Amino acid sequence: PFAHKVLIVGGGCGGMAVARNLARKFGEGRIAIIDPAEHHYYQPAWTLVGAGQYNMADTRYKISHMVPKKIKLYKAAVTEFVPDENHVLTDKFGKIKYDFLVVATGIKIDWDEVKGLKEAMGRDGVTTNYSPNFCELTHKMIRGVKKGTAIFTMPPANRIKCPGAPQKIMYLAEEIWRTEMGVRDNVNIKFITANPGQFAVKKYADSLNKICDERGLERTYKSNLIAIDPDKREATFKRVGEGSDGSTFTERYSFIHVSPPMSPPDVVKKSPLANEAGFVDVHPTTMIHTKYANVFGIGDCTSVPTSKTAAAAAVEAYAVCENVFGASTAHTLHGHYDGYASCPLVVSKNQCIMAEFNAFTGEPWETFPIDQGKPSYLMHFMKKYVLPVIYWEAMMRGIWHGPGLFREAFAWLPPFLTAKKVQ
Ligand code: FAD
Ligand code: UQ1
Repeated sequence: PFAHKVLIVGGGCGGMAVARNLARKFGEGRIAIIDPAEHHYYQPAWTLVGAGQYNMADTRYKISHMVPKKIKLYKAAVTEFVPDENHVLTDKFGKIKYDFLVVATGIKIDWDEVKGLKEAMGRDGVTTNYSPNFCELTHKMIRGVKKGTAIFTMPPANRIKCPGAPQKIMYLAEEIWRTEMGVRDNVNIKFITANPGQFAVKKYADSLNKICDERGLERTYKSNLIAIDPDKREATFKRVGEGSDGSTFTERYSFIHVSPPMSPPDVVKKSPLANEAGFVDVHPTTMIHTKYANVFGIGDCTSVPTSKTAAAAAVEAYAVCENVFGASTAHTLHGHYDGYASCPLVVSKNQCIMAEFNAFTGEPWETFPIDQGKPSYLMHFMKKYVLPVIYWEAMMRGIWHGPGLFREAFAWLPPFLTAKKVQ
């Protein structure tokens, strides 16, 4: 049977970063990736694609072209995890054994959880930036809106990646309707979210609320999308969360951007690796599985209570690489994930609020010597032109572990050179 020192399931953002880093530490033939997909996607640019600011083709790259010869690539899907016997089963290559396993499958969209959504997708004003099949359509549909109600939905925070994306596209659409199409006065814009507030970190929630007030964007909290009727153009929401009575209400729409609920693939959920909610149950700082010492998790599929972002996965990758290598060489395990997450909240075609925070404490944790609660042109440039380069050229080679070094370097600046308020 096939056997590898380290087997990585999923060649997406977290899996590829770990594989390329470990391949340098372990050398030829010892690292393998399993992934059935043809393409790797830079998902953070999908929001920009949805607003016509970025080409879809520039967000994808063939997985086989990203994997150097040192790494064995199996183009196959894992169909079963058997951690008690240190192997996985695959649909094309049978059994593959490992000494260390890294689970990096990401999360998938649960289309069926919203009644009627699957049939409604892509027709009569229903779209999403969360699938590569619909991002370009989002832009086309935004350009087709003339009047009526535009709704932007968001599922519960633990069921989604990039928790800013459901509202980023609202700001970009509003700007297009107001400044480019002149139809803003005829369009009602509503953000309807299952969560109790605009953003989990107060500093950025305050900034976003201010923008919503200024731009006339209506918000409804603790309301979860449960059904769509594309013939009537109606969306039904259920009141959820603390103090809610579980009642439902229906809204008519001319355009609706749906952020559907997501969760790990079934193969993960039904495996002995999953916790009750279906996520790979790892220790939140070491990334080591809570029951299997030679199993690690990274990225969206894990139980780590962070904001599911590439930014968090970059720091997690550091912990995983250090600890896999440490465990295999009997050194101490000193890699740890510190809770860093960030979310570039694009609020217009040239402005962005760069939210950076510790997801474990909910406190801002910023890199740059500016007040990142304010919309910034420089941060939009970062999002559109710099972060893709960091991602493809550094993170995907396993050498980007988040902006921690820059944060510490900037912290040396004397206060009069920074625009931060001294606390
Ligand atoms: P993924 O990158 O999704 O990769 C998972 C891989 O696992 C895939 O290649 C898949 O084919 C493979 N796989 C699945 N099942 C199996 C199986 N059974 N066997 C083998 N392989 C399997 N993050 C940011 O930091 N900043 C942003 O601005 C940002 N914006 C976003 C906007 C949108 C619209 C979206 C969708 C995401 C955004 N993100 C952003 C989030 C970011 O893209 C994810 O957090 C990141 O991709 C997670 O990496 P991952 O490795 O966990 O999963
Ligand atoms: C980041 O490191 C990262 O991964 C490469 C992202 O995904 C594209 C991000 O969106 C962000 C914001 C970061 C954090 C980096 C900086 C420089 C703030």
